[in-house]
Amino acid sequence: MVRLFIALLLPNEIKKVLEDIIADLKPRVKGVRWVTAENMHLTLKFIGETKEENIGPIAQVLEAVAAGKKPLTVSLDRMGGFPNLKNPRVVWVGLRGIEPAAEMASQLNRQLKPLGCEPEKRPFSAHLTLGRIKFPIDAAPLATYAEQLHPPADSIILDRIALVKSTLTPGGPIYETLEQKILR
Ligand code: 2AM
Repeated sequence: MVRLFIALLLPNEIKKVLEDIIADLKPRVKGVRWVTAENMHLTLKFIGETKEENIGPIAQVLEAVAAGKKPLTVSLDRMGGFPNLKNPRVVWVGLRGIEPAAEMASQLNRQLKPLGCEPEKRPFSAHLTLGRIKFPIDAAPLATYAEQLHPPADSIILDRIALVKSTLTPGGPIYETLEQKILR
């Protein structure tokens, strides 16, 4: 079995902005597993555990959904948390201009269903995960930081969609791109 997801890959400039936010937060907020720059991405569809023989057909769906799609122009939005910033389990930065990504996510849900992938029940919520929290923390400094944070509003072009294999290890997940399509 392999653990898979489909994501839009991020340009280095946006990773740098997110890394700087994480560097600011690290000394203020303890108990968070921060995401490394190489692992940052925008998830469109979490597939989860699936048989290795499904990789080919899933890659074909990725190709079909990517076909004819233009690169996305997005920009960073405010910081938030799942389920909220008071008791966060996931800390993220939101995005503006994600309607085309939501459409891609819903096409992926539809087209992957015949391959046995459960469609996502929750509405698509485009977010860039900065960190994950296993045990409750004192999140007050996080909320204060989030309130005053206004990330740069520059346009960001997302033009790479990828099928990614995730291997969970005690040191954090290791991601490997299995297939990548460039949007033009
Ligand atoms: P995230 O979207 O909050 O970052 C690989 O695990 C990617 O798929 C991560 O980006 C992860 O979380 C996302 N994802 C979405 N649903 C998931 C689930 N049910 N389990 C694990 N990861 C999931």
